[in-house]
Amino acid sequence: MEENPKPAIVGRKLETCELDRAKMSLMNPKVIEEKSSGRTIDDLAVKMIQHTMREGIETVWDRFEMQQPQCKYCSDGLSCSRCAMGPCRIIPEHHRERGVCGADADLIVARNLLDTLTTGAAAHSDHGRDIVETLYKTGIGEAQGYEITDEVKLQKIAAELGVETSGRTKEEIATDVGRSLLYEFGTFKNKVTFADRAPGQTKELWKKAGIVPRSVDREIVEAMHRIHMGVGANYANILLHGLRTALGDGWGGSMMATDISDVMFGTPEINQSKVNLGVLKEDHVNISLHGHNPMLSEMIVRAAGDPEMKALAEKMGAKGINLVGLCCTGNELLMRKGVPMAGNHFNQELVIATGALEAMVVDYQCIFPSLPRTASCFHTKIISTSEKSKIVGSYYFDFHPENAYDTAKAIVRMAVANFPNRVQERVLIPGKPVDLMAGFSVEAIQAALGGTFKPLVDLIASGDIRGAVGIVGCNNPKVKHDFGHVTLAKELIKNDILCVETGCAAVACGKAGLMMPDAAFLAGPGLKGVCNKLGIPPVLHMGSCVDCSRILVLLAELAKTLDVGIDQLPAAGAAPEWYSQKAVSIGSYFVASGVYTVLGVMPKIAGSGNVVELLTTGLNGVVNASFAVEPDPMAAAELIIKHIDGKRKALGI
Ligand code: SF4
Ligand code: MSK
Repeated sequence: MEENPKPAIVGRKLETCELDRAKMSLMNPKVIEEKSSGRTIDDLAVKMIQHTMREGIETVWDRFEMQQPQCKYCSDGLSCSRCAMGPCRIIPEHHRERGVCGADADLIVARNLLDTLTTGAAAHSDHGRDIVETLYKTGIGEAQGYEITDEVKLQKIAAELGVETSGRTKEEIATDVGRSLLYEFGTFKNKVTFADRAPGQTKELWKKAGIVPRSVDREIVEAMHRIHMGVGANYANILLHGLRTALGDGWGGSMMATDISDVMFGTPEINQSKVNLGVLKEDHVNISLHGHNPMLSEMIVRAAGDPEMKALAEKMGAKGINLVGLCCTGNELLMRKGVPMAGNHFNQELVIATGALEAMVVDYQCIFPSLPRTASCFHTKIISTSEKSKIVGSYYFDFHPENAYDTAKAIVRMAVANFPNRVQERVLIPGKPVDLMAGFSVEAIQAALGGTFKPLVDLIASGDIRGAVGIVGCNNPKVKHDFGHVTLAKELIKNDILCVETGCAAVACGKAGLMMPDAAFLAGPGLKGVCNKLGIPPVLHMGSCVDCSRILVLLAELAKTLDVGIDQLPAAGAAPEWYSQKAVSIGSYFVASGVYTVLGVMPKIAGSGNVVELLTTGLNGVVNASFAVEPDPMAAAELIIKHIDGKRKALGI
């Protein structure tokens, strides 16, 4: 094994700023001010957007503008390029009511949607597989630097899987748990084991609808089969399989990613940290960790603490090494290690534009392919690390569990060595970070409640907590950055509704100050009392995108305590600013699990009235839950409150 892995440049090296800086830097100051404040509610991001405009550095918002007007047929889901007889578009006014193969609008829209959903389910589940494989390799002694951190959770999972534990070492148990979970991806026992965590009533609904997830890979492969030309021709049947595929993600791939990450890196406990672009430090080597999978970033945290690296940083003239998170890799580190968080999806280019970032280390998912172009205007190095996610212009380290620690050290070394290249006059750290609390795993919530979920159920029954809502998902330039998340959360807590959040939604609310106990002053009287008594914020950070599975487990526990199905709970889901295929899968497994879910961005389905009707109404007859689409977060809050009150009434509370 190579002691000091060396990076290779992917594609060509970007040495000089690649952007047409002259084009934008000519913008007049008034336009800059108006545009920047119209793009985000994150104050520090406003300053950085203005900076990028003055410097002529292109961002996601500029590219969104350049893409206007976006194709109406694609937006409505009415274009298809699935096969070589196409591409086809449905344009009834031009008598184009079917594609060349004969597919109508309903079928084309449904197939496109299943395609999107399946991509998301595959991304989450492949991430899960990577984590499980690392556990297995840790068990058999082939992974470098990893260990079993939460033995209690390992034992619990072993019991669920029927893995023998008595008289065995944790490594032996990990090996068998890892092997058993790897089988879950292609198992032919016709049920994903963790789906048994759902309450009996919910499982009964799945059985009746024929959507019990059989295995993770099987549902994904079958989905791709069904959307091949000449296979699925019934839009409803296609969408039903979408629910099953999504359940295989939520209760399978994502749940494995969450639980096995907990086993290896520790189950999150309530902690306090800092968030926003102000977490960068002028006198430190700054390294941001971006993407989703904690396998490498956990090692980077260890490597950055290595005395050799600290000494090197000092030698280079820095006071130390400052690690900051971005997106869900950041959420994973924040939840378990309290690593400060630089921001969410739309902060990724702005972090680079501070001029204070020595390296951005990425794994996979939600990473703009153009980051090396942005970085080429500064000294920042983009370091890619996944064979699945090579990025042109990045420095690529071939990272594997077998060389994890050596690779992490080599990456940190490269970042530290880059510190002298920073141009101090170009550094702009736009303000101070704000405090946030994180680490609200299901286990941490249970512990805070005294060991059972009964007190939470009692608070719901008494009305102190009117209900609970999972706010999840991304940023999307179709919505003012963070506005959807923060406005919805504020309105819900004002109405005594507890918010639990993951992903970029959580980061948005953290930046807005809603994740500290003193934010309880914004809550209604019941929720405020609960927060003050328990010393918790009204908006709880439950983790990364795959950690939406924690929300499923929490709902399952509440439902079991009440002896009802998840669909009967006064609960809902929301994705006010979603963009990614993974969010489609998350929304679908929420709904399939019985959770009414409100989307802030219209999926590409408007071209089929039948598909819209099925997803927003018809699914109630299948899984007792449905989607709604409401771009205005205040109106979305109204829908959710009405739904929660209806569920409370039905439960007689
Ligand atoms: Fe056109 Fe049908 Fe081929 Fe799609 S599958 S591109 S609608 S012919
Ligand atoms: S990172 S999937 S933008 S939440 Fe999970 Fe954020 Fe959405 Fe990526």
